[in-house]
Amino acid sequence: MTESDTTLRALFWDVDGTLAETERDGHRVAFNRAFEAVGLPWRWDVSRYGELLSVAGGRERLIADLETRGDAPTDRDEREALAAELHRKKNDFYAEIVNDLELDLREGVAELMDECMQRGLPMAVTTTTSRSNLDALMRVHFRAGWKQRFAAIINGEDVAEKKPHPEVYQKALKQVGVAPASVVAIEDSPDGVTAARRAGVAVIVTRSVYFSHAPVDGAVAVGPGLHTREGWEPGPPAGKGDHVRLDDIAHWHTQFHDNPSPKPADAKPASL
Ligand code: XBP
Ligand code: MG
Repeated sequence: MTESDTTLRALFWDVDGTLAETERDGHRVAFNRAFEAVGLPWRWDVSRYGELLSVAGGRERLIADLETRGDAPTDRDEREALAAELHRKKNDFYAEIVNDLELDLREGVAELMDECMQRGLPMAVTTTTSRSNLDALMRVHFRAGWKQRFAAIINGEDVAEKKPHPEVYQKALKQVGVAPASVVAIEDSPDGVTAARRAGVAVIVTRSVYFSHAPVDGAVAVGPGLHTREGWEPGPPAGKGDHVRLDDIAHWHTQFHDNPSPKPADAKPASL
């Protein structure tokens, strides 16, 4: 590989919000079940959880919320111990939700992955969720051998810093053995876009419920999902098909290198 290699050589996948709507229907619900399981009256509705998503990492998110509550332990060590216990329980409930098939893959994800495999384009997982959450989701949708699909799998336990830090992308680039300029990442959140861009990787954004209008500065293309070629900005090249294909990704990748500072996407406030 050379730093100036701008051929598309790998596709990197974010997980939460990109592969499935895991935040609203998975992690949030599982946190609420964990609160209930230990007899706490706390519940996060869809809107409050959306606010908390500004904190990366489930345990860190929980600690941030505990710091705002009058009915949480005031002692820091106690608060952190409670957060660790609740986070462990949350991940167990999350696995139950996933195993009960309550979290479908977003439309178009499986098709694009299959196309990558048919055409021999290496893929990586670049997530900062916990290993067990990733494994649960992937096993259900791609069976026990899911890891064989990917040239690198980096999760939140493999990095010292979560997104928006670029470490997860830097590690994946190293493991796959590709230059940043030859990769496209698919993300849904501003933090994810920032992480990829800080690593020098071009990003396309598939809007998820929580970041449907969030500003995503620096994405090469932004659209409603991989299931459609409508509603993308900029649009994919003229061509057939009703979902986003590898040729569309390659087109955006080329555009990115022809114009390395894409205009920021629409800057409306986040809303549901
Ligand atoms: C998303 C996250 C995670 C999940 C919860 O990661 O921020 O923190 O919300 O997972 P990504 P944990 O979009 O990179 O996949 O509770 O395991 O942290
Ligand atoms: Mg995400």
